Order: sequence, then structure tokens, then C-alpha cells
Amino acid sequence: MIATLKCTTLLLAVVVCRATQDYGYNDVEEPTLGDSQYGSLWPLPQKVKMSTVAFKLSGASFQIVDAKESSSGASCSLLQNAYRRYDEYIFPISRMQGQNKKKAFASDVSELQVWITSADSECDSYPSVTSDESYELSVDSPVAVLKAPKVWGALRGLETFSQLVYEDEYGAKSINRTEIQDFPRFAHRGLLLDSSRHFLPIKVILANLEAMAWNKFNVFHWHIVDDQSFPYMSRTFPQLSQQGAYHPYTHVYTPSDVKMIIEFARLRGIRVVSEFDTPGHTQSWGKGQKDLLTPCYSGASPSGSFGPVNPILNTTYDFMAMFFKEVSTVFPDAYIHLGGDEVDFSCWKSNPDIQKFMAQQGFGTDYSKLESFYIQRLLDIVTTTNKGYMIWQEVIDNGVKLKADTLIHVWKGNQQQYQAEMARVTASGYQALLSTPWYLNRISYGQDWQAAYKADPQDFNGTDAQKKLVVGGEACLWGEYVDATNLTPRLWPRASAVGERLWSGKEVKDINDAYSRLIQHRCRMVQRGIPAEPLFTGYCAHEYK
Ligand code: CP6
Repeated sequence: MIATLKCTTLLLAVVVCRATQDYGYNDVEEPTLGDSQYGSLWPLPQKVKMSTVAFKLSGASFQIVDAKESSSGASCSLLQNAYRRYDEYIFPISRMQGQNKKKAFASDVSELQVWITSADSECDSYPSVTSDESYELSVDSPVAVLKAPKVWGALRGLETFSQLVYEDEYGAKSINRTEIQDFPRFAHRGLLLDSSRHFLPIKVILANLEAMAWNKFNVFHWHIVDDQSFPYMSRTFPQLSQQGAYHPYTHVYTPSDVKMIIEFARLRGIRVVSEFDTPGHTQSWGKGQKDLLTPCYSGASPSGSFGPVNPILNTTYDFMAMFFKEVSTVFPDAYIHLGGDEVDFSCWKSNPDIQKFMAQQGFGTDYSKLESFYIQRLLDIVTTTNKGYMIWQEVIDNGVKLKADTLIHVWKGNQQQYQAEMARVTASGYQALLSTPWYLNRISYGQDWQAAYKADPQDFNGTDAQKKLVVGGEACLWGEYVDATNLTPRLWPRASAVGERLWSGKEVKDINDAYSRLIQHRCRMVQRGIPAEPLFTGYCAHEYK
């Protein structure tokens, strides 16, 4: 076996060495490691002009402040909170308490002035799919200026500013003269977490919302309940979690937990879209809500097991109306994800009452018609709550008619199949979201971030009008093999690849440049306290503690 040692000097004057060996079972090559002209920026902004002129930054004299022209000021706690957060990222507390504080020197850049330019800053609003996340950043001496129409762009720009700051081997901070104009390529940049297969403690969810903001994600898709457990504590139907959670007190999200998560996300410009998946994936619902699920039959008598939601009872729809009325008030987002995936027809087929209903309705033996019947009624119910909806692709594959602004979530198939599905969905005039190439629960030996990075949601045969219907995508971390012990390193930095694909320009796809920036971005996440896994051999100047 031949081993060679490759050494490279990164922008931050850190020497990274790695042994390379060819064992032949790495299906993805390591990219060539060099410097990126863009330092450690991730995701790459739309327009960057970076000069080699470097300014010194000192923790004792540098501050982030409201620009005096700004429409938003001290009363905007979202911004004040963000200033504090980013000040700590740029000057970690450990350092401030050490000697560096005494050796304070004047900063070449004394202030970052944050200027909200539009009359309504949206400081107290919830982010939405139409939120303006654009910003302009100008780093110069003696002041840097961050201009954004809304607070959402200011949040993105603060993250970018913090990524421009680098340190020498003694910990002294610098930032180069830079001009950035930035905005997202896609409006919906989501991450799905599954809190049903394993309960995810609040602090794990919060830590990952924080990491999402570092990667400019803006949607937390909360797949909150599923077959295995029902941790959502409903005020209207408390027995759902009392009976359906893994544990009725310790493994539940109370109304105040949910509120806290939504506010934590809002302060970072992240929407919380809840998913209550029906009619399949509902075993846990059945424990606390009698007659909700279909009794399966073995021959002429009930087998004792249950299938999907029972679509033939009026009580089912009464329940759903009350349940989704509650959900629509608990989750302020304009969208609810209604699931609709992987409905298993075998139990419906076995049930004589269902068979009778199928005959009455003239559905023959086409059970996708029954599924459509259910989904249609559910959608009508949710429409009365004034929410928009997202659904998994099966729902339109089965021919259900939907509101024009429905988001279709594509998750199935190989590359050829999902590209055909994106073309089909958008040709029907629906908006589409892509997840198929971003199932981060799937892992392999080697650098699988590259495949995620190379996928592009607009790569399919279609017109410009069709491409415009692609609102973005979501990385998914399904929870069968994931809990608090391994969630974070499984997600990061692999989800970062999706973050850049959804934020940066279409032309940003140089794998070697991405590799160099992502190595540094991953070390930054580690320094900020999350255990992001390594891309390959090497080390970080500030290792995980
Ligand atoms: N749970 C639910 C899941 C999955 C889906 N829905 C899933 C399917 C295939 C893979 C991973 C996850 N676990 N409710 C599909 C949308 Cl590979």
C-alpha cells in the first residue's frame, strides 16, 4: 500500500497534512486541496469582491451597532440578540477573558453598522417564503456597513461578516476589504428532522437550528409524529401523546416547548413547518384516538392490527378538523406539511366495510381513489384554516386535484426518476421542492457530501416557466437510526453541501474550491460548539471540546 503525505497551506496560515492511500473502496475521490480565493465563506455569496488589503479587528474596540439611518433600532430584540450572538462568534468568550483583552489594540474596523433600509423591518414578524433575505456588505476602514431591506437579510449578512473574520496563529483577528451583494437562489431551503422514530431533546433541536442559520437554511421541516411515537402534546387531544409518545412526560413537546422552538427559529430567520403525516404513518395516533385507524381483517374477522386512517367514517373528518384547527394556531407558518406518502393499501383491502364503501363510491378496486378521497377531504379541511399545504409526491402521482399554490415535495427514485418527476410536477403548474438526492440519513464510506453538492433541483427537462416553479429543496435526516447521540455529526457538514446548492448561484459548482471552503467552514462549526464530522483526514486549529 502506497502512502504519500500531502501538505497544503490554507488561507488562515494553518498547515493541513493528510496521508493519502488508495484502498480502492472509496467511490468518491478526495478533491484537490488548495486555497479558495473566497477564504472560508459558506455558502458562497452571489457576488464577492475581496481585496488583499487586511484590517485588524480587536474585541475590545469593535462593535456591531444599528446604523443611525436604520429603520430598526434598539427596540428590535431580534437584531440586538443577533449582534450579541455574532459578537461572541467573532470574539469567543474564552479569549475575551484571557490575556488578549488586556493587550487590546485599536481596530482598523471599529464598527459594523447594520442598516435596515425599508420602512417596515419585519422585526416582529415571522419569516415566510416571500421574505426578503438579500443584503449588501461593505467592509472598509474605519467602518463596515451591512445594508438590508429587512431583518432577514441582516441576519444572513451578519453570518457572512462573521465568516470573513480570520485569525493568525496568535489569535489576532483580521478581515479583508470586501464588497458583497447577496441573495438566495431559492426561497425554500429546508432541513427535515424526525422526532418520532427517536425523541429529539429540545437542546438538540435548538443546536441544529443554530447550525442551520450558519448555513443559511431557512425552513425547519419538523416531521414531528409518525408510526413509532406521537411526542406532540395536543391541547385538544391530550391522550394522543399520553398514549402515543414513547413516554408521556419525558418524551413529549409541550405547548411551551413548541413555542420556544418556533421563537428560537424566528430569531434566526427560520420558519418552522410542521408535518402531521396522514393517512399512512399513523400507528401512534391510534393509541390515543379510538376508531381513527382502519381495523385490518384476517379472513372474516378483525386481526387486531390497524392500518392507515379510516377514510370512510365521518368521525375521522371531525377529528381531523379539530386537530388541524389546533395545529394551525400553534404553528404560525403559512404552510403545513400534510404528508400523504407511502400509504399501504393491504389493510384497507382486507376490511369488508371499506370494500363496501369502495363499491358504493364506484372506486372499483382502485385503492388510490380511496386515498385521493381521503386526501381531498383533508385538504378541504386544512384550506378552511387559511393555511397553504405541502405534500409528498405520491398525492399528485395518484391524481388528487390541489390548490394552485400547493408545494409538491419530491422524494422518490433515482436521478432519472426524480428529474422526470420534477418535470411532471412543474408541467402541471405546481410548485416543487426536491429532496431525493438529499437523504442524509443514508451514509456511505467516503465523501458523500459531493453527490449532494452536485445535485441541482433545476436540472430537468423543462421550460423556464417550469424552472421558476422550483422553490427549493430540503435535506432530510430520517430518524430510524438517529437520535441525540449521532444526529449532529451525521448532519453536518453534509447538510452544508445542500445549503450551498440552495443559496449560491447555479454556476457555483467547483468541487475543489468547495472542498477548501467546506473544510474551514466545518472547523468553524466545531469551534462554535457543534460536533460536525470531518470531511477527511486533517485537524482544526480549534478542535471540538
Ligand atoms: N418516513 C416517512 C420515512 C420515509 C418517508 N416517510 C422514508 C422513506 C425512504 C427512506 C427514508 C425515509 N422514514 N413518513 C418517505 C417520505 Cl430511504
